[in-house]
Amino acid sequence: MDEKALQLELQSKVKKSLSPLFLKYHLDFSNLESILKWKPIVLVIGNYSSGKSTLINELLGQDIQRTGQAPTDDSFTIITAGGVGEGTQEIPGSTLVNDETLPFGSFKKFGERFMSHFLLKKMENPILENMAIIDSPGMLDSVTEKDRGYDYMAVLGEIANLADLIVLMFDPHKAGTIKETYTAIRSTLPEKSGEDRIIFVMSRVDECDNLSDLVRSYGALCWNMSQMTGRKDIPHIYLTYAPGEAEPSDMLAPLARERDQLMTKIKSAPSFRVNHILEDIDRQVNELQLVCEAMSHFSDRGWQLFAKTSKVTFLCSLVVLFFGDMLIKAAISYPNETLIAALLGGTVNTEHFILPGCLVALTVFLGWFVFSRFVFSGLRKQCVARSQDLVVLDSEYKKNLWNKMQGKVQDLLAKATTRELWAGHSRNFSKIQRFLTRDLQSYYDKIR
Ligand SMILES: Nc1nc2c(ncn2[C@@H]2O[C@H](COP(=O)(O)OP(=O)(O)O)[C@@H](O)[C@H]2O)c(=O)[nH]1
Ligand SMILES: [Mg+2]
Repeated sequence: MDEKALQLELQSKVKKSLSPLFLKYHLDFSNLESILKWKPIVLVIGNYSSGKSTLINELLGQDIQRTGQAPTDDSFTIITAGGVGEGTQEIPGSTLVNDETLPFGSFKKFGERFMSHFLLKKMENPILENMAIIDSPGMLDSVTEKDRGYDYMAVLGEIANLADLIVLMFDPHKAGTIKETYTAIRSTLPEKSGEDRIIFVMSRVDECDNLSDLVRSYGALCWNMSQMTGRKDIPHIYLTYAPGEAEPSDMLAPLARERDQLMTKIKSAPSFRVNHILEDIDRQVNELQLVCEAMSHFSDRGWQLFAKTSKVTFLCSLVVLFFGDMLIKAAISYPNETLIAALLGGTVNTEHFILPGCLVALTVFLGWFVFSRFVFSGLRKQCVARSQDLVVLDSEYKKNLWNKMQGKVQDLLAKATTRELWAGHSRNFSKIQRFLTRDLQSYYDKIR
């Protein structure tokens, strides 16, 4: 099955069978919908003048982006092909965030200042038919949100979340020492993207004077990288240069192949798309399932308490039915004949049931009142305080998911009414389980 068709099928499947459940548990579903909406995306990020725009121009074989030594271009620029005959066009950010067919609706929240640094360039190019490349403002050292006028890291995270491939570029002059790069690698990217979606590139290697200079820069980058990721293993770092800028040399010759591999990898981003979508669906549905598991256990406990309260209420009702009128007669000499006396005397008629009936109704009402006012709300409080007891955290994966979802569950519990007990959580749980084990698995099988 071709990937576009698979994406469409997933889109309708997810919409039909999952979106009602996400809504029910008040979980945000828009990000999954955004990812499913549009074409594959490659995001190019990195230090200013690390060669991002030059790389994009070379990849496309056209001078579409401005390049230069200073931090020249400070916009997030989406570059893609338009419809047939649309030619070259520029669309401003304010239009993009209001276009329903694009996945950028949620970017409105970043404000006017961001929108004036956000645009889409349409151009004719075969590589861009089924792909968009996003060029980004270079990362800087001592820059604050105030200087940029919008929350750069938050924007980066949101785009990274949509991107199927992220190209993170360094250059030998600033091999991983830029503060914004540090924050991106340390927290923004791990939170918003998958590790396997990021490729690391050291560009402008032709500017190293000789091999030992290159090795020194590479070593420094590796060292900084391990500081940033907090890990000892170093991911593959593509070493590259722009043939249009670099003088051919013996040092560069062996790197030509690596450069081709990099270009091929970027061009093949569309083939990662379905996998990316499946991974995202997988994670989000697992999150949903965890929330549902917690709510289901909560409702089980609620039912147990409800059953206990009902039992007590039933017994009290029986006592009240036969003996309640006796007490009242002792106090106010009414009724003339109690139900038991009438039963023993064989004179029973419907009138004898009126007072006991009212007393039973009152008891049932009291039972319900005590349950909903005290028992249920006590349970709710207890479950909010010890929400982790509502789920079985038997793997690292589940523990990580729980750290993320615990707040959501506590919110849901705090707002829960007795209606939650009838909400069919365990049926929802099996529905989700079925999606994960049957449907999702079959999609994974299709792309393997
Ligand atoms: N020598 C050399 N210069 C490069 C290379 N890549 C980019 N440049 C130059 O470095 C400067 C910054 O490049 P640019 O693409 O604008 O960087 P960006 O800020 O990351 O987009 C420009 O003057 C480019 O001509 C390269 O591989 N080798
Ligand atoms: Mg640039």
